[in-house]
Amino acid sequence: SAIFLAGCGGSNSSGSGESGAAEGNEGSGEKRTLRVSIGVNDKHPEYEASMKFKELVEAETDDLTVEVYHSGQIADDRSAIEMLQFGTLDITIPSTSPLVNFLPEYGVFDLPFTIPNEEVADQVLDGEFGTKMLEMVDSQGLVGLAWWENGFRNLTNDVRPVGSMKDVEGLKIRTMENEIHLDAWKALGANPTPMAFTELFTAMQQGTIDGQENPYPTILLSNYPEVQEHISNTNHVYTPFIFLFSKSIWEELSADQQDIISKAAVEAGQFNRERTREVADESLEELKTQMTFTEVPEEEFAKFQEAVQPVIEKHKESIGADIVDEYLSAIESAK
Ligand code: TK8
Repeated sequence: SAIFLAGCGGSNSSGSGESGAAEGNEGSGEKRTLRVSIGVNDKHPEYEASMKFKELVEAETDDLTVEVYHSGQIADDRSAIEMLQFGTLDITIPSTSPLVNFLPEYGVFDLPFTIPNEEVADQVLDGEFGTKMLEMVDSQGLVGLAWWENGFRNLTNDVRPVGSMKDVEGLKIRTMENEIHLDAWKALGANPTPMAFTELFTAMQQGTIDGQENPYPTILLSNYPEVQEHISNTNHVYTPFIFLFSKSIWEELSADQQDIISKAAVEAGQFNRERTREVADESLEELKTQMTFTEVPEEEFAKFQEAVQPVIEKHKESIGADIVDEYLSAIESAK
């Protein structure tokens, strides 16, 4: 990827790089290419929404061109965040979970079984709590511009149907690179292992892991039914996508350009939520024809929830008790 960067760096900073925010006037005349990196492929609703973002930005100004790179071609989620910090990449739209390695407070979104449905998610993210969380990334050399949707995560595996906790026992589950997910799956009796998304398909294909968890569109559109037989509606966690911009690059932009980008990120995010929800329903229907689908009974959910309670207690400290309370009460008042 070093070679890739060397090849692309130039296109990102044509012109002097000295104009921009300092002058703050309309159209500094400097042309820029904004590169967006996402982990999922070009069939995914996140890609569609990224193309929507491109369309919206390019319709507003001739100064900015947007290039969307899918399938982790530029970097996996965690490395992409680091590239934003270094100013070698403009935009990435990862799950919040890898951000916890930089900002422990983001662990709130990893607490299992806390957000009950999309409507509550929207209210929490679009309200005071979500705004505060977006602002928080500033300390990490990032600008948080919008919440997009990945969706509720569901378990797949290639060993047995999962309808209860005892079915989870001993399954080798890939998790995102995040301690809370690891602890939650341990508490549920699984044998979890963290891994970048870009390595996941091969790991399933080679059988080094038994299963993984992701929203329905990702499961279907990444062709997981080719390597996984069983799927359950565990809906165990809602980890949003966050639209991140490199702070050092942001500061080189004119106020006008910043405004165009912010608005487009939010509008494309709205489109993303709508599309993701449609695609999630369609994907589940399709997955039911390609895999064995198991509906988790209500009473089993209660057991899952009980089992992960100590994980929430344990991580309350590392996340920050205050922020956990704020998150949980934002959910309560949204319900
Ligand atoms: C895409 C990721 C991904 C996530 C994961 O870059 O790693 O499982 O859900 O889809 O953010």
